[in-house]
Amino acid sequence: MAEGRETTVGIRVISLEEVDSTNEYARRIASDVPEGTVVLAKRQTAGKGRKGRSWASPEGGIWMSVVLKPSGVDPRLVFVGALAVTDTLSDFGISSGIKWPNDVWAAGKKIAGILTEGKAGEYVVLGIGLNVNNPVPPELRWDAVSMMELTGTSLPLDRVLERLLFHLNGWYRVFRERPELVMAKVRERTFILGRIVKVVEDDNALIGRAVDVLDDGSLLLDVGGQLRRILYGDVSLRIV
Ligand code: BT5
Repeated sequence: MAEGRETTVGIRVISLEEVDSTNEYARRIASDVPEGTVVLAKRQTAGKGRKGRSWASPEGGIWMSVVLKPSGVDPRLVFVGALAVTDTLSDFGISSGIKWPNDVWAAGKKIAGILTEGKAGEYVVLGIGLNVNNPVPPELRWDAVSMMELTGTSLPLDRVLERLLFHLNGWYRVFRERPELVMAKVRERTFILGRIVKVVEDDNALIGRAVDVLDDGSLLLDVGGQLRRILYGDVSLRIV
């Protein structure tokens, strides 16, 4: 993508030492700030994932949320975050893939998580947690990884952030103009396709082969020869 074009994401950056959750903070101010405002914190005391899960956010990572004001709340915005993260990792020599619906994995572990929350007709907060130089919690050692662990060196956080904002801008622009191009790239970078996965939503579980990510963001699953469409939502997915 060409540098130096219109900036939306990062038009304003609010940098905090500590906050409960950048998503919560962004939601509190969303109605009063311009689209593209970024909330960034060194530490989160109550970083959150989906469904009340917690997100470990000690100093050294990128914990940020961007306030977007698209024409409608679109669940596919999560993929704008995922693509920007994979591009950023690639800028630092790390190859990664998207684990539908909201994770980025590198070297078989989770390196980033994305959480979108919105108020219909008003705003969408796109939250990104990316492990950079921070330690990952010991209990997640087998499931989580940081950029520092993968590169063997501590990385300049400001430079990582700059690349991330650049790619967010680029993908958000593509998303507004040609969302199907975003989905085509997501399909390319989704590493679970062709693999057997278990999808869990509340008390329901389905095991099948991940076949495709459709243009509306849903996952197509082959369950014993029958194709099932799994809507993006609060589903968890495990590779079997
Ligand atoms: C996510 O949820 O993956 C979305 C995480 C979004 C975090 C960002 S940080 C900035 C913004 N402000 C917030 O408060 N949140 C967003 P989910 O798919 O529900 O995954 C949560 C699970 O990931 C947890 O239950 C842990 O197993 C795991 N986890 C927690 N902290 C992690 C970390 N630092 N790195 C990798 N995995 C982690």
